[in-house]
Amino acid sequence: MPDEAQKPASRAGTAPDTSNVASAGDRVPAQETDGFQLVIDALKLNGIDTIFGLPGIPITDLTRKLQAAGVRVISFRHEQNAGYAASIAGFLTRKPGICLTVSAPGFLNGLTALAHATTNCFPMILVSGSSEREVVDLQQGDYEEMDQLAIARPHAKAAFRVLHAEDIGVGVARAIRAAVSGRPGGVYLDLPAKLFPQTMDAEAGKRSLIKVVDPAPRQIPAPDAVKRALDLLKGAKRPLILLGKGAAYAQADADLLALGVGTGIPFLPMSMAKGLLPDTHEQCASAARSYVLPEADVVMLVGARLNWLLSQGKGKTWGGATPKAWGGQKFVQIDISPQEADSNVRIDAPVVGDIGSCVSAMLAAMDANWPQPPAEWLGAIAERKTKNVAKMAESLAQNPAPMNYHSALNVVRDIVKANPDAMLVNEGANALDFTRSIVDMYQPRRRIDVGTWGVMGIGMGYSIAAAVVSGKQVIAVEGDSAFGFSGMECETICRYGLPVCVVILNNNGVYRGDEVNPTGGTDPSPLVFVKGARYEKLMEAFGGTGVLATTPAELRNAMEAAIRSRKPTLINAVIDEKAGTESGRITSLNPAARKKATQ
Ligand code: ADP
Ligand code: TPW
Repeated sequence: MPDEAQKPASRAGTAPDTSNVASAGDRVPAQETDGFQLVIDALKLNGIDTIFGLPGIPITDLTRKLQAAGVRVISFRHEQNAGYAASIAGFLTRKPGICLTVSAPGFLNGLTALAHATTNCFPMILVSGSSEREVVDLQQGDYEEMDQLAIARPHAKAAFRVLHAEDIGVGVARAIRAAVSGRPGGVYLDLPAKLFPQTMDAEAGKRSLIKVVDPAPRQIPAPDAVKRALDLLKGAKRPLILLGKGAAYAQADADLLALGVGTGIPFLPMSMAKGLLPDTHEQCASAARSYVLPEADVVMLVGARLNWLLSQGKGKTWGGATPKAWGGQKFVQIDISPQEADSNVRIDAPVVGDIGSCVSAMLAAMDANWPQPPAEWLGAIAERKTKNVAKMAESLAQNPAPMNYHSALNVVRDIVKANPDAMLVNEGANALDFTRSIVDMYQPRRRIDVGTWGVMGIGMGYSIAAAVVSGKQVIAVEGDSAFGFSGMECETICRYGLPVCVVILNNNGVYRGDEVNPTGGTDPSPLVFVKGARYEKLMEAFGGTGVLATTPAELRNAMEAAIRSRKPTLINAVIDEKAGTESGRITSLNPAARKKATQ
């Protein structure tokens, strides 16, 4: 502990005079350090090299000083986009993505992304400046007054506040551990304005920092759990492996491939697990999804939850007789969270541990003559696949005018095939569903999308983060509605010169663009936008390339040029406004007025 003389004034009960706050130009005496510097040192000590944020009181100087200290600061136009960027940076790098915001409204703008990170199991830390505790807690009307810690807590895996400079090291260490250990998630770190100008002895400050040792410790599964899972799989007549984005996050790619190929079991990737094993692999059952889910007798979930995206593991999707009925499958579930099993249906063989350790333990315990799945099962899947692939090829070969989802996405499919290393960002309803099923992925963690919530607005934040942390070309396939949630970040893309090619599948509205006001009034339908909107001009406005594409050939040329040049590009791909169905493939989730007969 520092001695009394080194403690900041605020702990002794006297508030520091913030008129003397060290601003960018001021110097803290060499033998002293301050809150600004300790936050920066603590982050750097733990390998944080990039932050996403938006400056303002009380963190403006922090953004300047971070940049001066060699941390890359990506400054956004809206905190929500910075937050989504941080969340996906966490997913891609396994280091917590950091989002830095101002107090109350900036914090709230970032909070959606924090909740999104927690929901999706992405490691992220939302760092927000906050106002004076004494004033906030007495509700005396401070500038941007809000009890941010209390508001963040239910949306985060953990939430911390640091009041004293000497506690910054512990606060940052705890935030990092909470974000990346076990099931990853969003963490809130509250840094009150008064923290930053607090000074302390530089040596003592240095000693107070913590370099987190082993922030995400391996979690080795119990041998009997591994054996139980293997016994169940071995006895299966119609086994299936279901890969989720937890498996992508785990970065255990080689072992997963060995397990898949070694067992010969067909696999089905959830959308962000596409590419872990190539979609074109002969064991990939995506093109026979509606056949394999109800027919499989043993399903091994690897980093995937039986939530709404998998119909909670029951009902018609799984061959159940009624919407809530269990289909009779037995489940193995590999997950780092010991509480995940049995959340919807019985899990017969839970394997709790990190996916890397679980998969390698399974490989080690499998004997050399592991039986391949029955030929009858593999043959039945292959037959469905061949039929469905042929049907899809027929749709893709059509060339209607105006374009539809298929003819436009056929181009994207070819471009991704030619550039398998590119990152694909995807949001929308139909734009999401069709892209997921049409565009094959070939490498792990190349597809990032709306995730567990099916949220609109991740598009440009994800694109920016993907380009920044990977350096790879980004292709963002966006519904025109989806794009609108984060479109202003085109300026950010241009400002940082990022290799992002945005393709808007523009059908003039939410889901489609042909609805009319039923009253005949002059207001448009709530579901449509300005017809013939020229989105490409938005990118041009900031110095990027804008292209209007009305044919597949124009779209192909524009995408190829974007990838060649690596210049920020927005392609406004005009598709039929009658293309698209309400909510894409989840129309059934819309509450509908009850029909008379059922009342
Ligand atoms: P999807 O939407 O692709 O089905 P989910 O987000 O529902 O995937 O599930 C991801 C699961 O992966 C979560 O239950 C989470 O606990 C788990 N998970 C995340 N990281 C790891 C890891 N390193 N090892 C094991 N499980 C993990
Ligand atoms: C934060 C509801 C789901 S999909 C969608 C909305 C508004 C847009 C669909 O139109 P788009 O795509 O993007 O043009 P397409 O191809 O179908 O025409 N607010 C949030 N999240 C969600 N999911 C919604 C609203 C929604």
